[in-house]
Amino acid sequence: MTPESPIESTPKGSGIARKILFLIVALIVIAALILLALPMARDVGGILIYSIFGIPRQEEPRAEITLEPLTSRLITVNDTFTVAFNVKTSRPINLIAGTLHVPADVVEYDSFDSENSIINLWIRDPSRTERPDEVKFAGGIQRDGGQGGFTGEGRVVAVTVKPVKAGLGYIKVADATVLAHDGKGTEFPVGRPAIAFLVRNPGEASPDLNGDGDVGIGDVGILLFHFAGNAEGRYDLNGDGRTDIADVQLLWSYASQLH
Ligand SMILES: [Ca+2]
Ligand SMILES: [Ca+2]
Repeated sequence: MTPESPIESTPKGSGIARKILFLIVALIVIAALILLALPMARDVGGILIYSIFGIPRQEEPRAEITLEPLTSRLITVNDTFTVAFNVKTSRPINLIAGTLHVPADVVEYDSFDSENSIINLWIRDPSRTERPDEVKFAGGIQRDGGQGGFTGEGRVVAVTVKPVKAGLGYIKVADATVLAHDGKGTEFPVGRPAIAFLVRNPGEASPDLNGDGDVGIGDVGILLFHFAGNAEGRYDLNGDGRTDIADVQLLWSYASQLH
């Protein structure tokens, strides 16, 4: 009994396979080059070329503006609410200007904190404009004896407001400008974020039933659990002396508007 011969691929077969593989790669490269030539498809072509040849893509320079609540967004009338205007950038920047919109019917201004800021050359200190719902500021950043800008994440300004009546309020970035420290004044495209907060009258039950500092779907679930026949003040959110569907709808409305 002779042992079985192992199956061997023929040199001819492997040669054809190599040719087919080469042809496929060549077609992909040609397709990617064609896509690169078309403005609408340049990104797709670039990804193909970078992937085929293993070239790491250069990250697009970008800056991002965020609004950060420094205190609870669930507040009572006459308590204060502080929100910080932050910037995060992967390339050096040297100028930030912004306009914040604040609901003048719900809050009045308490203070502006420009001390703990990445800005070290205030061109316009944060202050109200002639409009009661508007705060404007502008500042420059000089580091390393004027040679460097700011890279990373930091606070630009913090605004503290004092609620004067119950309701839902929004603090929004109405306008913002961030310039690169590149000697050309290149402007980064940035978004216009907004943040919501809820003001209630003193003595009214808090809608934050699970005590996590926010109003969400979990609070609605807790209210439904305590729904039937429960007149406990904690679950009577609209203060009419009973816990019913009106309280659930009110809580749902808070949760959906805050998120
Ligand atoms: Ca909650
Ligand atoms: Ca009620």
